[in-house]
Amino acid sequence: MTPAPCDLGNSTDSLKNSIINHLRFTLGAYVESASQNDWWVATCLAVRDRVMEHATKSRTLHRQSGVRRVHYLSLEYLMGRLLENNLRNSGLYDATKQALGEMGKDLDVLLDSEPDMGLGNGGLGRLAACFMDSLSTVNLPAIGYGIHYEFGLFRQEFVNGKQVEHPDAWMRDGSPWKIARPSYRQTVQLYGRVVQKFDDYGHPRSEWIETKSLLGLPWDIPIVGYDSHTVNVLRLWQAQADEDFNFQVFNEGSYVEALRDKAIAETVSKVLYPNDSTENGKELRLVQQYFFVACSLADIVRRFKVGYTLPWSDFPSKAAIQLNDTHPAVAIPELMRILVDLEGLPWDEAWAICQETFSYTNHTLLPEALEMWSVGLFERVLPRHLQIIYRINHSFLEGDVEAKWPGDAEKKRTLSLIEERGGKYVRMANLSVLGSHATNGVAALHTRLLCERLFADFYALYPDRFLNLTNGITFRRWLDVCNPQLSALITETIGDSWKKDAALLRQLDPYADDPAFRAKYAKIKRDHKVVLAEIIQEECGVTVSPDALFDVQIKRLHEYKRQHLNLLNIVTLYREILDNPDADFHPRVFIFGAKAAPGYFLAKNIIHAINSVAAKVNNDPRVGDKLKVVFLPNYRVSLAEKIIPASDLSEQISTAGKEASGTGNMKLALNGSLTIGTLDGANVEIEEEVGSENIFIFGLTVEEVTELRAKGYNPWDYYWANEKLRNTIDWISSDYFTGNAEEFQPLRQSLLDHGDPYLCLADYQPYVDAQARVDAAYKNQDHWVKMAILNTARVGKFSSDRTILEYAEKVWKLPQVVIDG
Ligand code: 7GP
Repeated sequence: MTPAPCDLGNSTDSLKNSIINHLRFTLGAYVESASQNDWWVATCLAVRDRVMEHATKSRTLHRQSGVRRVHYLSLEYLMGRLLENNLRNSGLYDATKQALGEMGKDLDVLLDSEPDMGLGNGGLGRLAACFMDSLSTVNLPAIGYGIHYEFGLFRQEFVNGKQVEHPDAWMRDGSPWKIARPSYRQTVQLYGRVVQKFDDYGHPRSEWIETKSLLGLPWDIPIVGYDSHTVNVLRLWQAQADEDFNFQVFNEGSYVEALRDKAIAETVSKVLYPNDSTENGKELRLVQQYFFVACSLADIVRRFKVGYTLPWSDFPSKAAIQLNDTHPAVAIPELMRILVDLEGLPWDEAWAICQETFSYTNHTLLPEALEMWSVGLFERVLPRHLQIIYRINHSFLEGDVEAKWPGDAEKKRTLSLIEERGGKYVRMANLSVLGSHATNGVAALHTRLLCERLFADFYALYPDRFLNLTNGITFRRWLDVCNPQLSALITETIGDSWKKDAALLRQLDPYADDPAFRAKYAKIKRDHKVVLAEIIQEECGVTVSPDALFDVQIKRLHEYKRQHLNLLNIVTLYREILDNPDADFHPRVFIFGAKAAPGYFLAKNIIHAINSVAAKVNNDPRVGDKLKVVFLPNYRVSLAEKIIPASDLSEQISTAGKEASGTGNMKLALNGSLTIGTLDGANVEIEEEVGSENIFIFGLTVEEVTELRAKGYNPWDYYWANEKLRNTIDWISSDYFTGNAEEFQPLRQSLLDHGDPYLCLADYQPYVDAQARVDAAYKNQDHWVKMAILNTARVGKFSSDRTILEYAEKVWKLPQVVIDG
């Protein structure tokens, strides 16, 4: 007998029933006395039930149709909260709000109680999250693979203005979104040694023996697209001990150290490395990378073998694998190991399969972020993989490199997978380019620099492998969810098709001249500023006026992003206000949000400096409301969702050539925050889209930076030539702000004695001038709102749906598969 299907309808009554059933039967709670958390969990589960139907359907259809799927390998996914996004994407928002309302519960309160899923550091991890949303929305068969970290990115607190880190136990109480899949558990080998064996025909075969093993338990999180029935999954691996696993103790610095207190094997998925440039040389990090890669590849291979008996040469036609930066690059020798050692394929055939399967996205040009593993460490953890890398390298150097540059030892040195100067290291970026059929940068300028600089020789060898795929953001979360008021105004004005085709936002262009539309748009912005002002009051104890200009810099704290350049301008303004109290200056609130890597000393010094200047400025009666500075603690996705709609000005002021793309720049522009920025990363393309009259560009270009460095850059020249700048730096590094003149010497030294590596002093005056242009422009509110509207209308290009469709077409060659309702 077929059981009666449970009621998974989308009506208010069905949802009410589901929520109550989960309260009673899943959580064992009385409706009358259930806690807030119980209500939140029950609501998530009611939504999840409806979503899982589509997840199962999607998986079945993808399998049955035998289409190629993309497997996105990323060490980070910065998902944020899921409930509101899932409700809005699946169209259940209104009915759920009503269902809860009828039971005396406020959906908004529940939404705000959800802990962020912070399994990422910054741009790279948030991009992966936006891509997952878009993959489901545009109906592409996809699986995301990553690590089920027990502790996500640390929670940040300020104590006396200094950053203090606390563990983020995001799933201490479990998470209603994730489902364990024990039947797909995998075993991973590590350490050990390699022996050569011969089969009956005298063919050699490498065997990896005496290894230690770890288990990987997969957890699936369904990914709901907007107005589509495709539900892909994000599969995250949790490390578990396998019998007598015996791990060495490593030295990672106190934050990570403090968390590594439980069963040793389980440390592998315990904590996300809190550094967004890299953690070179850390054994645990290499083990994390291999662990999730090995589990994921085993899973992909399992799926390839189930249901078909296809030859291995068909593998790439079933599976595309995208490497999100070099963190999963060990997948290349791992697939070679599977094909050659386990499946017995000839080397050349295996290599061709690898190259066809993999593609690689580079996210940074910063030299310190280019991953290299010492050969000694690599050999100890992954002895067979090192042998494979050596063999790949040999064939490459003696094959293609020798053919193109016969006898050129220098070319071989730069292209080699092994860095030989100053110790031997495996270069993961070179391995990634060589083992893939496509390498992409994340903005046009970044891709050009990859081809001209970082990978110039690879580009000369394989020009067709390189392409640009400018980043994007999901307009559902970054407009529909975080700014439903603006989303509704847009829909009321041009219909709702923009949610799936962001280019349609251009239809708003003429409304920039419509006073009625402008008034509505301006009111939405102001309402968000009122809300943010309340948050600032609560979090920072500072009263700010929503009529001030909200000037926002939110991103990781990094010298190249130049939060300290922002600070130089703030201190300059402070002095100007004191010198000239009657100057016609529009009141401003400078708003920061940023986490610094726990071991990044100078970044922490900059946070402390900003907080110390804030404390002085905010309490100086001579300044009053003209200038406020606030640093919101614990910047994260859910806080970004509150700051972005309330922002007037978006600070994108990195040294040209350093920010690969940026995605915060896109989110802010979409929400009508005008950019003040350098010609760096995607700012260049934002200017092209919104028009140079609707953005404030300043500072050195990439070419000018190169020229200046070639000439010999000396920050002291700028210091002595510019009295304002000199006074500003001297003031910050005096005892004025903290009572201790030593406090900000590290910052001063980096700007002067250590050569100002990110050229803050060179860009100081142009930046101050650009800020003066902003001040003048803001005084004409009508015109400012018009510019803001044109930003919203013209950034459709930066939808991650567009980016993902380009990946699908140009790199993965994936079909769209529509799942019926
Ligand atoms: C970031 C880049 O810094 C940022 O410009 C870009 O928008 C983002 O990736 C997405 O492409 N990089 C990282 O977050 C990162 O960890 C080191 O890079 C590999």
